[in-house]
Amino acid sequence: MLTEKQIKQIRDELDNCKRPIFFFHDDPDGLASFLLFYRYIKEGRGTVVKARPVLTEMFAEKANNYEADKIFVLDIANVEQKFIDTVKVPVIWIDHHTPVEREKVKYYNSRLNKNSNIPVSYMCHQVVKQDEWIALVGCLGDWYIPSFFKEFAKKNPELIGKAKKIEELLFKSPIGKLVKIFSFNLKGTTTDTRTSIKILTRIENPEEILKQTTPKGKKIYKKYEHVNQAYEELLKKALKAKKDKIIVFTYSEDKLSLTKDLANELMYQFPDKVIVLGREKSGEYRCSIRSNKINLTKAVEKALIGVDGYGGGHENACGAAIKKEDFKQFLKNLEKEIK
Ligand SMILES: [Mn+2]
Repeated sequence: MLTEKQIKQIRDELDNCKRPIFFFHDDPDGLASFLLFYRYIKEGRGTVVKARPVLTEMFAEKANNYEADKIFVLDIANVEQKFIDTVKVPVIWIDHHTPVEREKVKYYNSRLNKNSNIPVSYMCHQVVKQDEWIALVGCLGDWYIPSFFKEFAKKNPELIGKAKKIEELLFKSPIGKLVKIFSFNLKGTTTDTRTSIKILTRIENPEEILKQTTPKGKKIYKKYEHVNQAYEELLKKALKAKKDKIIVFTYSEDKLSLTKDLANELMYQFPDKVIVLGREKSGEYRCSIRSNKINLTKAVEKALIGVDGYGGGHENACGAAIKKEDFKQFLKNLEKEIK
């Protein structure tokens, strides 16, 4: 959570810019964070950072070309110092991944405030105090129930139903469907994604999407349905994977990365297992790893020793990319860590 002082600082930054650029993570938390800020100031440009969540020098060029007067970085684990040094304007970075040290950046990481892991969309909502439903979608996307949930559920029973636990909310309620809708609208080509994001900045209420009451809402829903078709097919296959202590499922799909979403849903179906979901791309497996039971940060770090690959993340959710020929070894190592 942000302190009152931090909230004020960030709001001042938002209130005092005309051409901000927002870089955000390509997941519901990242998207919600951007939407909350953008819908508050109604200025600037949003850029989703796909693949590796790292802001490299390449992105600095984007900011400079746009002639941004301020840069907001939302829910992105790593910003290279080179990026900060190359842009000529203030950088405000709000995150909740493992804290890092950088110079010349206004850095807000919830883990530095009493070491808590709070979704970035929650913090952004603290700043703008509007669009609660968007903040809730972002938080749920990171498996987090925010403090305003009860109040929200009272005011919006049609979005929540009887769901209470995070898994029920995600997979059995309309608000959970919105998490998928946000996520699936980030898939596919850059042009498609950009269109979806633009529409989402203008959606007035969740019914517009869920009940398709406007052309805008319909468009967002259509995109969701399209991706969901591929998703349901994969899910069917994944549910047939062998149920050892680790459930491993790999697939190759060129255009869509559904790994994170599938991994989350498998974890809901098999809460006692460790889930390794891998998508084959360019000679490596890009994996999402999930567990309710063990601390994955350490286990994954150790399993990567002697393996050509990289990875990291949160206690219950990690990402990793491992060269195809080393994948078996990685799984063996991981099994040892789980015992
Ligand atoms: Mn996040």
